[in-house]
Amino acid sequence: MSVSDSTLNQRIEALVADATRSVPAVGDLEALHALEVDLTGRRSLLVEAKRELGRLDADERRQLGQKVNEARDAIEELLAARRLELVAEARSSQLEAERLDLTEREPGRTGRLHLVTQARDRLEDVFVGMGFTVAEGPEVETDFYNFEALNLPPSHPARGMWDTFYVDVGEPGTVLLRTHTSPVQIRVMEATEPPICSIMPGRVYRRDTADATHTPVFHQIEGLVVDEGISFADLAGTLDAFTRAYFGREVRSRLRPSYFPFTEPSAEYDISCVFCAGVGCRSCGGTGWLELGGCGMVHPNVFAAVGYDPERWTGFAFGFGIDRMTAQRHGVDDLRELFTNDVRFLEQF
Ligand code: FA5
Repeated sequence: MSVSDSTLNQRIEALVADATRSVPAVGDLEALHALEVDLTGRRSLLVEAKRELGRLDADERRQLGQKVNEARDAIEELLAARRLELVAEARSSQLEAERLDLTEREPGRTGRLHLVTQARDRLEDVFVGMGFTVAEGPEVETDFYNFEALNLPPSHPARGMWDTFYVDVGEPGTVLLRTHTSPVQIRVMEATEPPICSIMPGRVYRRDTADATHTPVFHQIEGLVVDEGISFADLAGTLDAFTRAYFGREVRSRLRPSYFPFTEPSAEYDISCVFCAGVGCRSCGGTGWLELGGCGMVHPNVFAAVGYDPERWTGFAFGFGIDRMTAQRHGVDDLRELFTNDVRFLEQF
């Protein structure tokens, strides 16, 4: 084929003009690739023109060679710019298609409260119905509130009951992630005079290895009642009424002697196993009972730490694991299920 220098020049100019119109108009990456093959591929005018260069004298070859290179650069720039736009468009339409609106709650559609949050709300409702008010405290605490004011002075052996995450702030060992909700008792008593009848729900942290009944981050609900003449019988009656209201009439509760430095006497609060109705199964270790938390009469040293007169005031306190209560109430036999965020699991509740 014989192509004259000037015709080739015109055709290359026409090609660039055509590419300037057609490349930005391409609608998707596949079509862009096809156009790229037409414009710069083995059968393209640019390659054809390169082949012609050998037939030209040195001067003409230099001029046409420059023209071909400029045309190639211009076309490749157009292709690259459009490719970037199309990739960005594809990405944003993919994001749009996969978007989850985490703020919207429409009955029957995506978006609902997490099971543990539902449980916390319900626990609050039950206790508020029994006359309690709701208080909260910080998750990052000082050693004073988490331990010392709770009758756990430095080096007290019972500190080992709580494997603690310390925060690298201030003097080493003085700031920590609260290991229980009990420090909120101290904050409430510091801020109020008796009578007190409060619950304090919230998140707590322990260096516990995750297993079926433990997670390193979990939730507790603390209770505190302080007045003149409060007795252990009030504690037992309150927990019994709570058990019926929260778990239903068929579930029984019991108190077992135990030890906590901030209560004296202290007890463990158990409920009859919801999986086997108290007969004994794998979930309750064959005992028929499940331990949900600790409780007891507020220790006089705790009252002294907040400036209450232990001769005048008496009170009881309790602290239950919300996650374990949730699991019991809904028959979930592994706490980790609550936090792996498998939507298929969470959607059931
Ligand atoms: C306490 O934390 C005391 N502060 C409770 C208390 C308050 C006693 C007031 C007396 C007066 P304990 O360490 O046993 O006690 O924890 C209470 C409950 O939290 C446990 O019974 C359990 O239900 C739950 N719990 C403890 N560790 C974990 C964990 N790693 N994962 C999930 N739940 C846990």
